[in-house]
Amino acid sequence: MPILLKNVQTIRSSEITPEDVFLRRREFLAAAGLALGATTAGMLPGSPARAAVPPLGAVSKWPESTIETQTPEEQATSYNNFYELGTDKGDPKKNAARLITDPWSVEIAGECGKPGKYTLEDILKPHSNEERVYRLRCVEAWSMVIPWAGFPLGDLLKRFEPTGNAKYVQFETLLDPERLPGQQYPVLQWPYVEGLRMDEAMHPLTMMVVGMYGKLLPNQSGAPLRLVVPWKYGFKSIKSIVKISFVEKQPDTSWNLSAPREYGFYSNVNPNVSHPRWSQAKERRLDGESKGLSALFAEKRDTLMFNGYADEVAGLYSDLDLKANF
Ligand SMILES: Nc1nc2c(c(=O)[nH]1)N[C@H]1C(S)=C(S)[C@@H](COP(=O)(O)O)O[C@H]1N2
Ligand SMILES: [Mo]
Repeated sequence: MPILLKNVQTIRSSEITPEDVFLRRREFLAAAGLALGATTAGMLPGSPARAAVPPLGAVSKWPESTIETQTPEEQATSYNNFYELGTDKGDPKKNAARLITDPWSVEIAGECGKPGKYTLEDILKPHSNEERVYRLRCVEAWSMVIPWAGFPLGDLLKRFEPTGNAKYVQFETLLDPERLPGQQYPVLQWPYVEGLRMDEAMHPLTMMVVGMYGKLLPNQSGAPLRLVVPWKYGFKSIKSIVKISFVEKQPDTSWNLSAPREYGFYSNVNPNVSHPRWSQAKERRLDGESKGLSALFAEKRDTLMFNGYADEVAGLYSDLDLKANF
C-alpha cells in the first residue's frame, strides 16, 4: 500500500481481534500444518464440520449476455479494487489469503419479516446459479467484460419479506482488520458500505455473485458473496458482504462519505456527467492486450449510457435529474 498512515484511532478496540488470539490462531494453524490464510479453517481437527461454500455445480447460461470479447481471467483477478486488501491494483491478489471466508454468515436486518443471522449455505442453497456476462465499468475509466455466476439479488431479498417501509437496501462488507488488513488504515470509513434504492435492488439485472469464469469467486474479487450492478460504476459492487439491511432512508455509502463531490448515491454510468477531476465519456477496455503502462495509451471507446443497459434501466430514473443525482 502506498499510504501507510499510522493513525488507527478510527478503529474501535472492540473491533480488533486481540493480538494474542490472533497469534494463538497462527500457532494453532502452524501446528495443524496449515498455512495462515488457508481457507480450510473448517477442516481443523476438533472444529465442528461446517458447510463450506457449495461448489458452483451446474451453471446455466443467461441468453442476454454481452458477446463482447471477455477480459482474460488472469487480468480480471489481478487488477482489482478492494481497499481492505490494499490500495494498489495488485494488492488484493497479493493479500487475498488473509481473507478467511469459512465460516461465513450474513445478517439480515431492518424492515423485513425475517431478520436474523443466516449461514452462507442458508443464503445460497435455494438459488441456482446462472452465468451472465456483464461489463464492469470503474469510475477510473477502465472497463472489463466478465462472466459472473450468481442469481438475481431480488430473488434473495424477497425471501426475507421486506415491509412497505423498506425503501432502500444497505450492504456491509466484513469488518475484521486481521482478515482485511487494509482496515488498519483509515483510507475509507470501515466497514465499506453501499446502498441501492429498493427498485434498483429488485431489478432483474442486479446480481448476487458467487463465482466468475466458472469457478467460485477468488478472495480478491469479493468472496464469498458480492454484488454486481451492471449499469452502475464498479464501486457500487460491494464485495465480501456480511450484512444486508432494509431501511427507510437513503443509506450512507463509503465513497459518498469519503468524497461527496465526486461520488453520489446513484453512481449510474453516465458519459454526460463528468467526475469532477476527469471525463467519463470514454473508457479503456482491459482485454489482456493492454496492460500496465501500455494500457494507458490503448485506444479508448465511447462509454455507453447506463453502461449499455439503458433499454432495461432508464425507466427507473425517468423522474430524476441525473446531473443533480449523480
Ligand atoms: N468492500 C469493497 N468492495 C468494493 C471495493 C472496495 O474497495 N471494497 N471497490 C469497488 C470498486 S471501486 C470497484 S471498481 C469494484 C472492482 O471489482 P473487481 O476488483 O472485481 O474488478 O469493486 C468494488 N467493491
Ligand atoms: Mo471503481
